[in-house]
Amino acid sequence: MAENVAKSSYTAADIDLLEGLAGVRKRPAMYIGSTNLTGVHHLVWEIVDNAVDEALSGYGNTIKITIYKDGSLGVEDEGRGIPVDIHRQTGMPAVQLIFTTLHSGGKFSNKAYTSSAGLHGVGSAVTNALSEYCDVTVYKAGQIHHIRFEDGGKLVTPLEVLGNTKKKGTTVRFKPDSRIFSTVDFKYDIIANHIQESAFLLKGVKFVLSDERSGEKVEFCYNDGIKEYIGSLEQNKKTLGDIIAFEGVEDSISLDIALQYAYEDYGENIYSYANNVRTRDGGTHEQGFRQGLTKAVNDYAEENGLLRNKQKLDGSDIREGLTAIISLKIPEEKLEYEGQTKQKLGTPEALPILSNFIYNNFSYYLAEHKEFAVNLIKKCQDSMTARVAARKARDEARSKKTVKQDIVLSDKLTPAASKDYDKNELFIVEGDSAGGTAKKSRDRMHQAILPLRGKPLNTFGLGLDKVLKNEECATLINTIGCGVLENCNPDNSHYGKIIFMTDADTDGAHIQTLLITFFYNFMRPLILKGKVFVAMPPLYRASREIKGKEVYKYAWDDEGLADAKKELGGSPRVNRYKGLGEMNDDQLKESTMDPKTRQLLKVTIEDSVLAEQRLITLMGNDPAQRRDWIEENINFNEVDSFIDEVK
Ligand code: 2B7
Repeated sequence: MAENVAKSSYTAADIDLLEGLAGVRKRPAMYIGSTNLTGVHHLVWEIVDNAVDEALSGYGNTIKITIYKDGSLGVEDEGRGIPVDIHRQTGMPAVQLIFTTLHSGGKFSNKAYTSSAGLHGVGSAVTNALSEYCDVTVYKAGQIHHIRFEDGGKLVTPLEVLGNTKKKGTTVRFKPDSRIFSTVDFKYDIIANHIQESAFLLKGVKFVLSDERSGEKVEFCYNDGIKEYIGSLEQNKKTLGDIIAFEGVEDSISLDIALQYAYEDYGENIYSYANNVRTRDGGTHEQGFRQGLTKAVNDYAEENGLLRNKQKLDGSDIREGLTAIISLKIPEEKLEYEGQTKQKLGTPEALPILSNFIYNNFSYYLAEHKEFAVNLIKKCQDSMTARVAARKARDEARSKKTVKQDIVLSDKLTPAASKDYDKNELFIVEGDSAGGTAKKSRDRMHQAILPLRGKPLNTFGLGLDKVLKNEECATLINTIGCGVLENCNPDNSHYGKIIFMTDADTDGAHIQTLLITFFYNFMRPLILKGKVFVAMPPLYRASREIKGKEVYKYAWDDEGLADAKKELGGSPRVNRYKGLGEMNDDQLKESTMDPKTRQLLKVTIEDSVLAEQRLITLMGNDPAQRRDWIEENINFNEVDSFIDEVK
């Protein structure tokens, strides 16, 4: 190997290269992306990649990774051993050159493609430069060779022979430099996940990970490669058909693809790789894959008379419930990325190659597997039906919204006169009769009233299409006007406060929780922004005539009533309100609606996980559990854990 590097003289450029390690320490992020946890693990991937390359070249099959108690990590392969012979131009052993100079890797390696982060073989030197120490042991030609570097790659033990051996291979053990990295703790889970992914992609290579800090140990070896990867992703899913896999080489790009469909999985999960590195942002290979798949399914459906009204399936219908792994090996000179992050493949040839490859192979597969093909097309058509229905519902909601506000809004809405959205308040009122009273009680300028007829829809677990079909919910969404789900922008709300006003009884409490669920699931930013409230109608009104004039006090609970009685003196008359409807408009105004005299509870989500759990208990499918929860937890006069008291 070293002999290949023939150069007439030793140039200034070579001296620069030799001083390269200091440069790596000066700008570590340039080489490994960052100096945090990700960066520390990057050092591991660099060394593991070299071991992997040796295994892929056909030398050795097992790679051992050990995390030691002193914070170091060792990688061991069973390859040919890094060359230890003397490099003529420098007089240095090749192994020393590899660990101390940038660009030596390119000279030493004759790989068809780069793997990992594309450090072009300088990974060993970069890792050495950023380590407190780095020990390299080479088992080769019957001898054990050892060399040690410390403090960013300084040679402390020149290459030595420690003894004889029958073993072959290389071990590299290094400890990341705590002066470079913000954290130097190796994470077992991060390493285990990474090497498992590698093991799936590198069929047959065995990885053994042990952590001497905890005693944990795991082995990964997949003789069926990405087929087993699919299997692990599709666990516990009701699948449609077998795992389908295609392999091939086109135009010196090697292709390895596996896929499977699942029912009741509405997403598409495509994991693509170029040279064993994940391309998270997709790129030309994914584009080609999608194109080919769509055409194969549509052509098959058309040729077999399976299209409904000759209507072609959309790509998204065909990918619903699909899990696919696309793994490409692309020669160095053809490898291109788009954007800064190297997460999106740019190689133009990959598009037509993938498109044709998938089209041909999948068409053939469908022709050979009639039952699967028919079931798949049925499934795609179900997706299409759902998609068309959802779009129709969305369009309807949108077209209503684009018409002038006052017309749009449900005829049930009594709007506020002001267009000062921040000051406006929307009262969502239980029942038409209370709605009537509220209309008379309101401040016409800033308060709008929307009466609800009966119980609102239980939206727990429902998708947007179902919710939009419900008139009440659609009206709420349109009236508030700030969008839903990921499009919900609380700053666009037509109301600064949205206030639920229900009776002070169990039904009222149930309506509140249904409304909270709806807002929590579809317009959560409104809750997070503190725009959602619960009105607090009083339970009692105590009054007494003093000198021909009625004096009165409202009370929200028994304690408050006792206080009110004391304050009024004598034996006042006590009214107990069974509902909003029992109040006249003046009473409703001053006790519940007028900002100067009312009490409001703000709906907050202190701990949204807890809130969600409660909503699940409350809104889930078990009515008995739901009733128990309401009875135990919802008392109109109690401050619930996800409701805060405000004025
Ligand atoms: C591009 C450089 C880094 N290299 C070789 C030969 C074997 C070999 C290596 C390695 C990491 C942890 C254990 C080739 C390649 C240098 O040239 S690197 N094995 N293992 C490794 O780094 N493992 C090699 C041709 C003939 N003999 C040996």
